[in-house]
Amino acid sequence: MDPWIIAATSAAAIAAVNWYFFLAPKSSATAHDAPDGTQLVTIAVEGGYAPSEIRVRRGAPVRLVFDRKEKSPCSEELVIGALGVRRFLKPFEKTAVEFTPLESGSFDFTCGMNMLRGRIVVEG
Ligand SMILES: [Cu+2]
Repeated sequence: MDPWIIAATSAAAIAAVNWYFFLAPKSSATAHDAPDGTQLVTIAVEGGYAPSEIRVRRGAPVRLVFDRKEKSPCSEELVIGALGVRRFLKPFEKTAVEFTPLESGSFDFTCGMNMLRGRIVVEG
């Protein structure tokens, strides 16, 4: 095979991988408010986080409910570094994490191995 074709194919494969990991649209959701003003979001945990980007408002309490739908060891631990949270998520159960964002900005949450990733965006 022509080496140029091989090079072009490799470049296309690398571009596809980069697109998938860095540019592909991520599922994003805005929290909805409970009657007491808490911003609620349920996040499905199954080979990743869905939605993977959560938008909340600054200054109001947030309750993230992680609904773990698998027992794969990858997702068993949840780490939210900015909040000092490291929590075990029981398989097929819901685990709530509560906090009140006081500053705008964004921070990540990950599995214990730093493989699965999500992001919390604090607006306002
Ligand atoms: Cu993992």
